[in-house]
Amino acid sequence: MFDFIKKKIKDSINSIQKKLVKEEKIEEREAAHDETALPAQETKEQEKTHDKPATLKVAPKEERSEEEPAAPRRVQEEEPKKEPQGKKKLFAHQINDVDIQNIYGEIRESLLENNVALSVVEAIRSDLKEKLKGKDVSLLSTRRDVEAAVKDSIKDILMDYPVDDFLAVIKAKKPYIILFIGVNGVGKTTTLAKFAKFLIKNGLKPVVSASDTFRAASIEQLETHTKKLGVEIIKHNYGADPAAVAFDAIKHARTSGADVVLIDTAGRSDINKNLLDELKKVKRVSKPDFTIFVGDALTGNDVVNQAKIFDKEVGIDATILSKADVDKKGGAVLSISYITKKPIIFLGTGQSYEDLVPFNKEKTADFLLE
Ligand SMILES: Nc1nc2c(ncn2[C@@H]2O[C@H](COP(=O)(O)OP(=O)(O)OP(=O)(O)O)[C@@H](O)[C@H]2O)c(=O)[nH]1
Ligand SMILES: [Mg+2]
Repeated sequence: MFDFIKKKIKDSINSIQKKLVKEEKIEEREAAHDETALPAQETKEQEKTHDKPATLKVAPKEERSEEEPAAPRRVQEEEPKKEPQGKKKLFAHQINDVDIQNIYGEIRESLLENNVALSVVEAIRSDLKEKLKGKDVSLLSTRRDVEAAVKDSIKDILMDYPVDDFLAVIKAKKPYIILFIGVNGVGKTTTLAKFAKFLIKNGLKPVVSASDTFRAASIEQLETHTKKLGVEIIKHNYGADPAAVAFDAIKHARTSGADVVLIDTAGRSDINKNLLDELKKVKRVSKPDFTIFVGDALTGNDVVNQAKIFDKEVGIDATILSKADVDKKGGAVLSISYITKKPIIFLGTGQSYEDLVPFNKEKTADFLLE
């Protein structure tokens, strides 16, 4: 998961460190040179000569007139070199605008190459600037300081929704209605089944609404899952009104005492008017408490744009990004919550029911920079 972006960020930080340390090494050499002139390193004899205000020296030829004999005269010695302010200071470097530009340049390239949206990259830039400008870094701390700043900036652009908080909200209303939407093939039905398993594990009883009456075999696919999970499914025939199926599922949940209604919906290959009208109707009729946009992490910037449209047209409360297990870039994960201003709740990380991992922004940022 996220192999490419992890490697890219690591390479960027190595390169940043090299650049900064190179400067520090120059300072280190200068410091070593300065130190030879330090009173502390002089011999006792040399120290004594310091007491004399000036030394007798022969003035260089060009300073004498032709007639003037080469007599010794007093020449003012150079000012004694200032004592450096302690070894620690010499090894320190204060991050300046040029460094920030270098750091940003490296990080920007890594992020854009991995499909992170431009506005997110810009947000990370201003955040990094705020965190690093004027910061004192030493030879030893450079990597740690830059890594910490990048990590914090990534945390700042991510939004999560702790599952315990979500569970508490779900448990507070019965039946709690959740609508799953997204384009076709992204993993809506699989994610819904995984989520049903998650609810069962947490002591809740879900009921499923087979509101994808559009795609061939969609109802059987959902039934296969519900049989395995021991969950009730409410279904109509293909071509039936998806909103009517959802309505029946909610009615059934009320009478049967189910805790949660999970509504599966159809996708389309693109986001067309039919799909949006269908989903708007399902939403109007079922009045869901929570609408989850399911997106395929692999599709990078596309999934971010889909989420924006679904949010504008239907309204979403959070995202689940599927197929994170095969996503090497991480661009969608880093962009989607910043752009939609809606949290990511889970990542889908495989095809089994257990492969639904609560999304945690701290852990994600740590993982990307580990
Ligand atoms: N590797 C991986 N595959 C996944 C994940 N989630 C879903 N899939 C696979 O993606 C394919 C499509 O999943 P579905 O759940 O049918 O997708 P859908 O959005 O319901 O598709 P439609 O009903 O046709 O719109 C299936 O082969 C799933 O097994 C995931 O997290 N990781
Ligand atoms: Mg489906």
